[in-house]
Amino acid sequence: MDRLTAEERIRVLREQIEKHNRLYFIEDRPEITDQEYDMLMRELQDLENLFPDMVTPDSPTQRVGGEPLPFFEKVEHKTPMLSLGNAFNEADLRDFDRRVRQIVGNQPVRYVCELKIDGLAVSLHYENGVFVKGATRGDGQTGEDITQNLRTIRSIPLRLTRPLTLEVRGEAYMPKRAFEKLNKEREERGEALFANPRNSAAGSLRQLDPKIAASRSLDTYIYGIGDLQGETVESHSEGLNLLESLGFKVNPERRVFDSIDDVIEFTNSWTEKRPQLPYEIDGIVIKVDSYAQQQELGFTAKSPRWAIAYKFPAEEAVTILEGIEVSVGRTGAVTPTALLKPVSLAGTTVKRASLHNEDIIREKGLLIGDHVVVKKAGDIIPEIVAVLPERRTGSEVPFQMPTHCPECGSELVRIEEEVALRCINPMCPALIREGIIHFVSRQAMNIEGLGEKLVAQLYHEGIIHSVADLYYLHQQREVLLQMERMGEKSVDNLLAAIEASKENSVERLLFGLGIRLVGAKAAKVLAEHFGHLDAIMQASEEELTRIDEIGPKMAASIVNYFALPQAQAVVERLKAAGVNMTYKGVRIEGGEDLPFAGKTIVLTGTLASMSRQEAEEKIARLGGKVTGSVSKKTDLVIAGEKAGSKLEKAEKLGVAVMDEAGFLQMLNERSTP
Ligand code: 3BA
Repeated sequence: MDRLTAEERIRVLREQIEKHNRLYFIEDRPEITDQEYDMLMRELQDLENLFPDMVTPDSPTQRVGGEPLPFFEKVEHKTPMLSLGNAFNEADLRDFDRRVRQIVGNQPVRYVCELKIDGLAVSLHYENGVFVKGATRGDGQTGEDITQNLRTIRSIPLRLTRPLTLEVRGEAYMPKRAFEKLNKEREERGEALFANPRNSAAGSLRQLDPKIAASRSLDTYIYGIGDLQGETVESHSEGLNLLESLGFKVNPERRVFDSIDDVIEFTNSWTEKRPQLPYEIDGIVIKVDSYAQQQELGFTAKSPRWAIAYKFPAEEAVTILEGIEVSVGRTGAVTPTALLKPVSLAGTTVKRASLHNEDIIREKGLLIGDHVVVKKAGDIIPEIVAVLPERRTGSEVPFQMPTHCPECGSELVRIEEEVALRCINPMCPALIREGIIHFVSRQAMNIEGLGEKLVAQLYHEGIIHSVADLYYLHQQREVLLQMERMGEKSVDNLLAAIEASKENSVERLLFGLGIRLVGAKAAKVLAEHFGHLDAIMQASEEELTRIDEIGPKMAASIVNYFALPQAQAVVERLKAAGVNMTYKGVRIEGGEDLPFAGKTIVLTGTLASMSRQEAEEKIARLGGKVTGSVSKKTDLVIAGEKAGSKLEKAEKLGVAVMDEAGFLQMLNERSTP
């Protein structure tokens, strides 16, 4: 095909794809099948491969492209992204209305009501109709440039229906179903769960690798214009219609009212209907419609006087308590958990609720079979807030706390002053299994791909008996391959993750051992102070209590633990397997805000301006951790001259790479000591 024909065909294809994209992702009324859409995309891709110079950033082939970034650039918002004042009840809304009317005098006021999407506020920039930049709200003044991630969201048009230059604002969010699916997958892989769709949307957009955002089914609703050139709009409702006509996804549930009574009725009706929506909302935003009136009303220090967010009360649901499960934790504490008839609540399906301990069951007079009210308190596991005795039928039965351990049968004891019953059999399989689960968990050895279920299975089938056995699992490759859902690849990944954990700084190991009273923070203090596990094992109670953060009870617990022959044997086997026993970190005060905070970084090649030792120190001062080999867990590779296989591997895994110049620039910006 000659250039001219190709150019024309490419133009037509892009237009068609953009149109079908809009029909599918925005208007929800596709006109062609997925196969037909794929064919258009394939034809465009083929032509762009033939004529690479014709590829433009607004081409539909360019949604997921680009390499992972080393960090996000800052973006200054030209007009600040303000926050919203809150209203929690009818009286607050009437006060708002009164304030508005007082300022605008005797004119009629119309209000636009919009659903308040529970996501992440973003700003999108278009130049001559082409999407050029997108940013997070940040603190309202400066956000972060997340263009690469936003491009992957299919409801964000890469090209508008008209060549306007403007900035728009809206919410990026994750639909409830996508959120549930994501958490289910994360659970299976033993990864930390997101507490709600909002966090998962924010987490996805804060990834440096755009492939992650692309895999997360994010969506948008656009609700505001930050800046518009060459066109005038008189009111917010008109603005929303304009946005819609330009190809943005605007929430259809918006309404204009001319009295606060109607606004209140609207908020009440959505309090009821909210669980039925496929996405999470946390309230209703009410805005004065007329731009002239908005201007008259102006702003307080941080929010517009012409808008307010009505916040729904925390979502509650009624369900049935079907049973109470009693489980034994790694400390032997026996805890009851409510098993509920699955009910959908604030974006997730709730099946369990925490009961903390037996007293709560008695206090609330809970019977199995009761109707109960459940509420989410910001956590993944919700709580039972009330029982509905009026809904009893007579078939409910009281719950009896067991007197013997459900796993090993030994008698449970109540330790003085404690509410919880405990199993005190050190050989109880529950204690050992939960101890291993703790050992591999994120704050401890952080072995990716080794979730609770897999540990339980390995332990149950007698493949491992203690944490030390994990480091000998490579000798049992064949056995692992026989397990359900364990293919070559997952076995290799698992063994690699275990291998990599050998390099952890020793505080992870110390915390992972699960010594009573030794939390992650104390483990860090001890590791930093003593430098080596041997020194901690040999320390006396007196030496331990001399450290500021270590009290006498913890010191006694540590000494008692390491006096146990089983504990010594486990440490010996870990050592023999090559598990690191030394402290590797550098302590930084208030390290959470540092640019490399929590990042795992690999140094490769030679740097011209400093030694490896110096570079490691500087990285540590920026909050990062230097490791030896590149894996999926690596956040960044800093590559100097003659970087070899590690750089190659980083490129293959899609890990971000920074050169020496980039690293030096970062150091300069931070002017580290
Ligand atoms: N409308 C959030 N702020 C919103 C423009 C104002 C505003 C919101 C809104 C300030 C939603 C605060 C962050 C921000 C753009 C500042 C909405 C929603 N309107 N429908 C009045 O659905 N979550 N959030 N965003 N500027």
